[in-house]
Amino acid sequence: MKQSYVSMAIVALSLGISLGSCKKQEPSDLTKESVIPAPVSVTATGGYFTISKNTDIYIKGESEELRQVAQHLADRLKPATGFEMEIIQTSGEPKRGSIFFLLTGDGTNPADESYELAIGKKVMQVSAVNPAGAFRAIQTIRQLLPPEIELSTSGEGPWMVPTGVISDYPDYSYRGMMLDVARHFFSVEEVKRVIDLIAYYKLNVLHLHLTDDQGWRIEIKSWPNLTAHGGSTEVGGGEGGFFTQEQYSDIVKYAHERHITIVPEIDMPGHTNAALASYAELNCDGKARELYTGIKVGFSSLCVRKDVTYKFVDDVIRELSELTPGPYIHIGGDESHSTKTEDYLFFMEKAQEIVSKYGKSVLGWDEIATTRLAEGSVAQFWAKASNAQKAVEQGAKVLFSPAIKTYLDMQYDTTTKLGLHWAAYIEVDDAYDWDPATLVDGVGKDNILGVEAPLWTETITNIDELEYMVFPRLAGIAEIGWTPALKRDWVDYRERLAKHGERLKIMGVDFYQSDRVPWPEPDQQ
Ligand code: IFG
Repeated sequence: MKQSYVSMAIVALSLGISLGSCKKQEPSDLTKESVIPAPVSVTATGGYFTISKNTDIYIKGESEELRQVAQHLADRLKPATGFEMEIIQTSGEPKRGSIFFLLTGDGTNPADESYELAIGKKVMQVSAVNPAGAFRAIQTIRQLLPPEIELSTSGEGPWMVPTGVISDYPDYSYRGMMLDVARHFFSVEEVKRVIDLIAYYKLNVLHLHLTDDQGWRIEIKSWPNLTAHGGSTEVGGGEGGFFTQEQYSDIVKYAHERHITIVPEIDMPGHTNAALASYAELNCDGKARELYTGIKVGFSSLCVRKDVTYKFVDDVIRELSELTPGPYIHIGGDESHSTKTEDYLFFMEKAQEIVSKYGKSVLGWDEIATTRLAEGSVAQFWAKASNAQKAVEQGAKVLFSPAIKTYLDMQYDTTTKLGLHWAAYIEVDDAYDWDPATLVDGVGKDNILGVEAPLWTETITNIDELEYMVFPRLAGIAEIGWTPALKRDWVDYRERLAKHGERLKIMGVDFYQSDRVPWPEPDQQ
């Protein structure tokens, strides 16, 4: 008798396994999903919602921006599902099987990016204070669907999402990446690829390092030789390139549609050889410099005591401000080793006045904190903790980009073929397992505007190399910017990242497969 029970159990079990494998595993527990950045709160209700060919997207109210967010979701889901989703404005309730967006804000807090994602069996509802929160919710929805949702050609589905409620909002208001397009130039299309990828991790700023010794990458109509000559080469002697003002505006618009702000940087008074090579009068000795294709730093300086220098700065900042809807103009200020200290102080004071004149706030590398900071100026901490502390002493906010944690051009370890290691070797866990609020004495959470991960491109020449250095470390830094410290834990994160890797693969991201992460074996996926 006993034997027959056992054999029946074995038969039942093997049937169960074979049935299970022939139909996709039904997602059942929302709290077991691997969303990055981790949401603030997740409650599972054990069922699932299916996106089908009958799914449409309903929006409540008149917001054009909300309609654009809904359309963005429809556009993102179409390639893999093949579904043509209609956007339907309603003042009532959505039909069964639909996705429903609604706004709950009254416009008094435009910076609020919070959202609630209520996934029922009948309706998937996104409610957000502002359209930006609804856009952030789309990234969560993408990560709750099977990885195949990122395919650019039709996948087989079914497109199921586990039911429950996610309430979510960012810890820091500024969560960014910086791309250095000066050392090596990257095209508009490549910058848009970067924007797509950082949007997926709910970042909301792309800082473009537009000028340096090796190249001037933004057209300035009143000083055309800056790009005609200063944009004509790059590190290693390649052809360089630059963004026309029309191309820059195209990038700004593309970012804006993804609720990402562009922060343009004109690095001054140092890191200016491209400008000094383009206009002789900008040099103290009146002689134009040679174009530079090496990777040294600190050898150049604008001529601080010449009036023409401030005509130049004013023209550049004016034209750039007119093209930049975001609140910040970054004026650099780093490594001005060829500028006398008193000249540096003099220059940075005048440069900040010019930025303020055009209605923008100043961002500058942390050396700027050695000068008197204008109202609203922000110091970007990269190297000297004492400068971060100086900024706080002046009542200024600090943007955290500590080179030893966030510099994406740092090699992962001694075997990494790309990148540098002057600050540190930064493995995936090093980039994740730190807290801005406790890194620097005297600089607490209230002093911190947010985090930003710079990619300097002395050694990075194309989008594949960029993706290899940026991912997966940027995902971890995005979580530092979004998820509260109490919910951030490397042991938990590396499991989520391990499962998340398949999504990066399907998106065609050439990410670094760190051995610190328990990536699944190929056949386990
Ligand atoms: N420091 C320089 C960058 C770049 C970087 C490479 C800053 C603020 C070293 N300045 O980082 O221009 O050369 O890792």
